[in-house]
Amino acid sequence: MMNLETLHYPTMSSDSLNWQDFDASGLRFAVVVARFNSAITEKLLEGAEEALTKAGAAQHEVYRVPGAFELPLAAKMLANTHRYHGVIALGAVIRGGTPHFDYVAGETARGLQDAALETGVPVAFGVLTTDTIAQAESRAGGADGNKGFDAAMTAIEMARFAFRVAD
Ligand code: INI
Repeated sequence: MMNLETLHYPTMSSDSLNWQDFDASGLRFAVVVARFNSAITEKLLEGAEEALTKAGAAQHEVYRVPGAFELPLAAKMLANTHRYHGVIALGAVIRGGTPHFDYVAGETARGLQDAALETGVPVAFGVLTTDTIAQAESRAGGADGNKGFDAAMTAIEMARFAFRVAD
């Protein structure tokens, strides 16, 4: 595994991180990506794959669904196969002029949490919910990092957490 301390990983304070928690060797992941706002979500996928590769994940498989609203069911189906130690859900919900945003963003978040809690398989929430495209771009490999990368790191940490609890 490469030295992950050199990576830009802004989600948490590096002071409190135990870098051994991010060794993904032997671990398998499913990445499910929404096609809606694909210019953004494909960047999130690049970030997630960078994290998985650098952390030494044994395998990952990429699946695509139409939009963020479809992520929870896909994540639950993938978790239920028990082929994966974690599922990484990637999407971008960008506010328009109608309440549609609130339904899609809210149900996606709730559904992904339900998928994790109902299956016991970690599901990482790599879904951007922003007011503007510029805010999304900034979080998909721009000035604010790459939330796909962060989501993959979270899935790795939670997969290892599951092993520790089961031990
Ligand atoms: N899906 C997204 O992933 N992002 C969005 O911003 C979005 N907006 O704004 O509508 C969106 N809508 C589609 C939705 O996810 C479903 O695919 C669709 O409603 C069919 O179920």
